[in-house]
Amino acid sequence: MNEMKKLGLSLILIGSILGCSQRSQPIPESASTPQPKPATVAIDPATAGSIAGVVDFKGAVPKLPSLDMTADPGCPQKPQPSDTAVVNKGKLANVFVYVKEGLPQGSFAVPSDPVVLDQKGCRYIPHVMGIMVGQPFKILNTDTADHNIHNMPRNNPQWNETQFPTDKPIIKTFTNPEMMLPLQCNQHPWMRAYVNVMPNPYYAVSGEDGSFAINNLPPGEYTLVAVHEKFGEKTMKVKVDAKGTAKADFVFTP
Ligand SMILES: [Cu+2]
Repeated sequence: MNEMKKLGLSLILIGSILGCSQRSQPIPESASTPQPKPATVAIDPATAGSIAGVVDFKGAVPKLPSLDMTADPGCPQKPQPSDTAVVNKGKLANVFVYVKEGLPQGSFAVPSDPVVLDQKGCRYIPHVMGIMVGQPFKILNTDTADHNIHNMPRNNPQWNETQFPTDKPIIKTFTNPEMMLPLQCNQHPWMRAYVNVMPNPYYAVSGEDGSFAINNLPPGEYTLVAVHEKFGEKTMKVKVDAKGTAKADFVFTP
């Protein structure tokens, strides 16, 4: 009976079919009751500013074992680099940077454009991403391999769905904010991505050159956080002036 209740809750929450029976973690019981929606925050383009910076990596880059995908003929048959610590010329990619404190009270407009996750070369592209609560999450399989995408949430409904190469995109949404929510593939244990589900649009992911930018911020003082799956978390206070760009460079170490 309890299982049925959980299943019903899951169906209501995600509004779609639970695609697969392999559910290794329980769905959280504590679905919060809907609250009245707070007023949408209006950003004045005449004063909005930005935060921009670069994430450096200082020290020896850990040598991570390459990924052996040869068990599946639909995957690359040569060793592939790990995506856990991507450092190029001292710059660290895949750092999720977000405004943790200082934003105006209220809700923020949710983009109708989806965040797209591709399964390509038997890895997730991108490896780290942000998405707003309620924003469509579009999952593609552009490989010739079968994939099985499985989220591992602490604060959102769980799903676990097979996607064959010819299948149409899977569309999901997330109902609650959650940092570094892992995605994994039941077919390919090396596949891993992290989704950051945000209540606002003030986040970015450092690129291959370590750079990131967060735009359209009202002037103010903010607490900025940078988080990496292996190298931890850094916090910084920044002040954004009207029409200004606050500099925020981070340094991570092994
Ligand atoms: Cu896979």
